[in-house]
Amino acid sequence: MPAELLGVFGKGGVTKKLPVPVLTREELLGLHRNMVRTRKLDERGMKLQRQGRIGFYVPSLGEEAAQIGSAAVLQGSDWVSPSYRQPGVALARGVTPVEMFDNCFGNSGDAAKGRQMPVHYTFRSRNFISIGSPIGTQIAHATGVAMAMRIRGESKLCMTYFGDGATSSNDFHTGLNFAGVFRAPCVFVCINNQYAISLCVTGQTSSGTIADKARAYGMPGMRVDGNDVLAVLAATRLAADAARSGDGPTLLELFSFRMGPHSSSDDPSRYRSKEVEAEWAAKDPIQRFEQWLLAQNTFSASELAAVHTAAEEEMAEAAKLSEAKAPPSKDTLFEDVYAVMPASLQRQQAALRAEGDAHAQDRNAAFPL
Ligand SMILES: Cc1ncc(C[n+]2csc(CCOP(=O)(O)OP(=O)(O)O)c2C)c(N)n1
Repeated sequence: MPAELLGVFGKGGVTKKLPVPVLTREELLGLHRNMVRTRKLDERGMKLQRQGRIGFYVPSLGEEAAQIGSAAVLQGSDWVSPSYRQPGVALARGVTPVEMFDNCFGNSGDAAKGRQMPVHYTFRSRNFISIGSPIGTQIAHATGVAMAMRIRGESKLCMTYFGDGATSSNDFHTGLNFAGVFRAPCVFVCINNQYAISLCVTGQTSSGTIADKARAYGMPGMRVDGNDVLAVLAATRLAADAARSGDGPTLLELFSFRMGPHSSSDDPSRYRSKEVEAEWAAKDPIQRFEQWLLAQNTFSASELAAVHTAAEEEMAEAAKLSEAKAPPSKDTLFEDVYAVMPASLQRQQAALRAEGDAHAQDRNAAFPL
């Protein structure tokens, strides 16, 4: 029997209504602001890629409610084990757009010193674990982090994010099975955007829903309208409370839609119709939240519009600041592996230094993606 679809707004096929979470006006505006910032960050990232100024980008268009609603229940000492499609969670953790664009440009401000792919962030000071490309690996990492919290008796949790495609990975089974057996304080957030690149979720699994899979691991599963930020927040709060109080893990399926391409290298018109895209454009999570906010009569349209303008300016300014930064110094090639560098590498470092800036012209060569 497929799990019910939980929602607050009560549209989009919701079969069970959740109570409206109690939030202050500032908290509601904070959710809206971070959703809009996520959208504007992604739009700017895609523009930078299309203009050839960065090599690659992964947008999360349409998944803003799933990211911001879930991240809103996190506390500073919690940990996040993300996939590549949660820039909004990083923003909600206090990461700045400049830090994110620094990674996309691979410049001297990049925490990974230009060694990672664009959008493969790492923000240690915000407990945001390095993003890896292999699908699903972050799920087992999250269970490990949560187990450490449990063994230390901490009232914290680890929240991990992954897509519907990742539920076919070995790490999904390993991570959920282990967490289920040992009651690890982990919240497993599957953002079911219905596609693993070109493969539709109906071809990914024979389960009725992703949330159904929770039963096999002995944990609760909830299927939530992922384009309803208040429903996401309410459901994630239940899962987080359970994790913090020793009741173990939960699997959340946030049912949504990837409104943009898989990445800047993808063309979704090859595998899905304009009709499906139009159907989901009408369920845009930012518009739905704005309609609800306006209906409360305490938020004005001009107030909400100002958030869009401010976020647009914030992202344009951030991109400009990051683009102006120098690349990482050549010496960084030799850092972070050896405590004492072997003589062979010392010789290579000296030779590279002696070359000076002889290859500066190669810096703007086309990115091979
Ligand atoms: C182990 C592994 N297999 C294949 C890939 C290629 N790949 C990159 S993204 C992706 C789709 C993942 O889909 P999903 O888990 O639904 O997440 P989404 O991209 O939709 O957020 C695939 C197959 C990979 N990165 N790692």
